[in-house]
Amino acid sequence: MSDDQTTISRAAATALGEEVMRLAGFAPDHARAITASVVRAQGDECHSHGLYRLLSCAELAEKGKVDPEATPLIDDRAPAIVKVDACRGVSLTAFAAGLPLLVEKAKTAGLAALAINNCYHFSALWPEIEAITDQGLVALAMTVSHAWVAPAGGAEPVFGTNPLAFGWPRPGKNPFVFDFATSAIARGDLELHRRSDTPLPEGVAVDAAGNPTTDPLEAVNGAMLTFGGHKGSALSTMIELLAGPLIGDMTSAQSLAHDDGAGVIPMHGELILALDPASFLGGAISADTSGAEALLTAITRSGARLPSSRRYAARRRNADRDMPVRRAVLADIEALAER
Ligand code: NDP
Ligand code: PYC
Repeated sequence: MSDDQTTISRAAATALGEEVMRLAGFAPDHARAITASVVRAQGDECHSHGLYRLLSCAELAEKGKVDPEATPLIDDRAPAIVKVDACRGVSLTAFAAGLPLLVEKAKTAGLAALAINNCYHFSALWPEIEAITDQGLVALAMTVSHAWVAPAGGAEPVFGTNPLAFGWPRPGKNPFVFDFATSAIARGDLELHRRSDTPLPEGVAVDAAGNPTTDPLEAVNGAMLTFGGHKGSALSTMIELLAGPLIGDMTSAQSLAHDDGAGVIPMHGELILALDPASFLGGAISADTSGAEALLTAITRSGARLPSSRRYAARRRNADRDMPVRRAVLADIEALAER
């Protein structure tokens, strides 16, 4: 463990997180949902969406943008569509409210969509994906954020960091999951570089004049880049359209305009799809009978690793021991508890 890291138990992190969120003004269900999400991410060593996010959630509540007591409204819109209005609360409570109906609809219709509107979204998508694969369903999730990312070939920020996540259930095993920003680096990682004053990797951002930069502050004043050039750019455009206008919500540019200089976590929509292998294949057939296991085994046999294998290894490692966390991040959270 490096000098800038310490450890914290899951129980202590949960107690601290819930207290800090309560002090920030969040109702108990919101405080619990936010804390559970960041503690889980920390346990999987996903630092950009782990305990550090308690700081941005506290700021969100302090700036009066979020409704810290919002009750999500469920709208059973169509046979395969459930919409949940988060009513300016965090996405996590809206997801929890919509999940049972999403699962029921996917198992009845074969596939179904959950559209969440008006939510503040700060979290990783894989916990939502895993909640769906736990039900034996295939899952896809996407969301916009704030317009920080320039399209490939362009200079002005247009897209959000727009994560895309996919999950495939594997009976008796961890699901196959990938979950990534369509920007070359997540904003959370950029912010962690800014906090620790360390350079960004090459090729993830440009400065205000459009020149490549590894300086996190120059990147904030310039633009982040998409991953994979024009391919990431097209995927990011798709996410803007599907998780924005299709579900009657904001694009990343509209979300940034709505933020109006507050600089807080973005408010917008999220689209989540669930597909039922049993419905596609007929009868109670599990997802591993279709060559899926052979495919995934071939990937690892080739010498590659599966996405999420690092995360699952961290989960196993940290299950019975204290989780690693950056000292400076923990100190800033503890300071919030002492105010
Ligand atoms: P990473 O680039 O760290 O990882 C992306 C995915 O690729 C993960 O599933 C990861 O698995 C996998 N992966 C990484 N390296 C390899 C490899 N060598 N071989 C195979 N698979 C690999 O993710 P990002 O930094 O882009 O995103 C981090 C998080 O940020 C995500 O959880 C995302 O949801 C979240 N996010 C949230 C946003 C929001 O608006 N709410 C916006 C943007 C991002 P593993 O984890 O095991 O390394
Ligand atoms: O890391 O890009 C990010 C992000 C944006 C909103 C929440 N996380």
